[in-house]
Amino acid sequence: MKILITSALPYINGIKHLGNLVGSILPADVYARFNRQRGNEVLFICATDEHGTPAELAAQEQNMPVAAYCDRMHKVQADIYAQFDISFDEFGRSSHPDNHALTKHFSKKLEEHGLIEERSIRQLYSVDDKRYLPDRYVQGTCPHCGYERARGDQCESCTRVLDPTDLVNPRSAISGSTNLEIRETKHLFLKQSAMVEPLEKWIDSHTDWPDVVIGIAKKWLKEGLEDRCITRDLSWGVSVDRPGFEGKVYYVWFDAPIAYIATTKTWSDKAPNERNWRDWWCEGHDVRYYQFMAKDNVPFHTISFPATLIGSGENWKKVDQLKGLNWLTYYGGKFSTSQKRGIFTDAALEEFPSDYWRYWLMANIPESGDSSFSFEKFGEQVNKDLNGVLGNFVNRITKFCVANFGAHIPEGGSFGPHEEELVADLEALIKEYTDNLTVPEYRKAMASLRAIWVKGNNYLAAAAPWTSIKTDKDAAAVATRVALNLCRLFAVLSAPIIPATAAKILKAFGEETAVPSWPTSVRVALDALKPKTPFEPIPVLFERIPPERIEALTEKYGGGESGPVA
Ligand code: B3M
Ligand code: ZN
Repeated sequence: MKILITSALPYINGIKHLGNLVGSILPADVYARFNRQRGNEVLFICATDEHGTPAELAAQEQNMPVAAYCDRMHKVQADIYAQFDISFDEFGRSSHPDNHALTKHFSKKLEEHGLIEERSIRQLYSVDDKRYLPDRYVQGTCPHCGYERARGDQCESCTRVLDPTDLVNPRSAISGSTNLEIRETKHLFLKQSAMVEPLEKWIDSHTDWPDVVIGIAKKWLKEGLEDRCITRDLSWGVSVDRPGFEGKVYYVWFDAPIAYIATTKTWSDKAPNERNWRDWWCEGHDVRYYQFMAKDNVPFHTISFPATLIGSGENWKKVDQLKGLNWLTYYGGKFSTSQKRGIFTDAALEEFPSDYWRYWLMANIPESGDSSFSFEKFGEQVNKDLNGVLGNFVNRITKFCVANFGAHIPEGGSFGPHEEELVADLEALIKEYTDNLTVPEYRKAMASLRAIWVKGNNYLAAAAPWTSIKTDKDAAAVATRVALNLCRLFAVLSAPIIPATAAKILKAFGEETAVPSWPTSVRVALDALKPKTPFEPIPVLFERIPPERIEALTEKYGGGESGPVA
């Protein structure tokens, strides 16, 4: 099966926090890795979302031209995701020429179908800056709470949504000038109101979407779809090639999702003989398309982007399963990029290797509701599951084997009742795990994975080769051989979640190249490593995190006491 996977595009204006990572890119990566191991043909696409006001403002803050700022931040982000072992097939950029071209193509098609309209709106013009000011470029006093640095789109202090003309004493965020005028200016509107019916029909055909996703989509439809202004007064973005639209670009939310397709083209153009982006995006091919995103992005993926695709009148592939995620909080409060509250992806990697984070985040993914991060909870679960259950198992049995049989898989003996019970239990658990990953339902999947590891520990405790070695060497050999095969099986099954650790284990058993395919039979899997196969010592997989370390981390990053609770 062909599986297309996209993660919401991380915005370019800074390094993302752990909540962003678990909100789209990480679960998308787990899905990609799992499906590759299952033998499906996977294409995993993402990109940085680079247009719009926030990019311009961030560049300005750094005193950099916006294009250079985006170049730099794209590299910074790409590097962080590589360190988190995110297995993108392509990590592109919404500013890529492919996306400019495709965005213009969609605009043209929408226009041909009568879905684009020019309208005049009233907007603030800065005489001194010689430009129209987008909402975020206007600052002033909030009419509700009196906060003096409220932005034209929203007051950060009381969070009320504003219109720039609401502000008292408005001034330009670029120059500080108060010489502002309200002027009429033209913009393009996408006539979403004309597309209610086909959108509704399409949404209704997806009864298997998560409730939160259907809920959001329906709410937007019910409130009546307003025609959407798809242009902005900015110079950084996809230009609107049309008389009277000089200095205007398409709205970032118009071109960003199109970058899913454009990035696939970029990927395909790198090996045009083997790859064809149209095989993935033009309807009529056997592709299942999964999207991963935080819930605030859901309206754009259930309404706006599909409106672009459907409205074009062309046969574009639309999403099949849309995984919308809730928020990960930091000690119950908001992770905040602007207030630098929480732990960010670059800092996280300086503290612990990627797999510690990947495991914890997936085990606590905000799937059916919000979930909360704390260093205490992080430490507790790493110690219990990774150091305690998985790490200890691998460590104990490899050491035992080396001491009693040497550094190879022992021979002799055959399956007894303990082994038969293990096979039966694992068959059931692996089926459950596989089914949960397929949906995907990650909380359940992670519980199944833990149960699989625990089952291995229980088996070893019951078979107790350290006891039988004194009386029945064959029995000890079977138990040791099975347990070593369990190490390998655990690695194979855990690889989507903790790929670096899985690779370490597999390497010790001489499997260095590809990640082994998903097991189909436990009996076969427990016989994968044949007697006499040599293995290398496996380094400690996960360090125990002592309480002092947790304390130090809370101190360093600020725990529950810091910042407002959202
Ligand atoms: N850049 C989401 C965000 O940064 C936005 C996603 C675009 S997906 C096409 O919140
Ligand atoms: Zn306010």
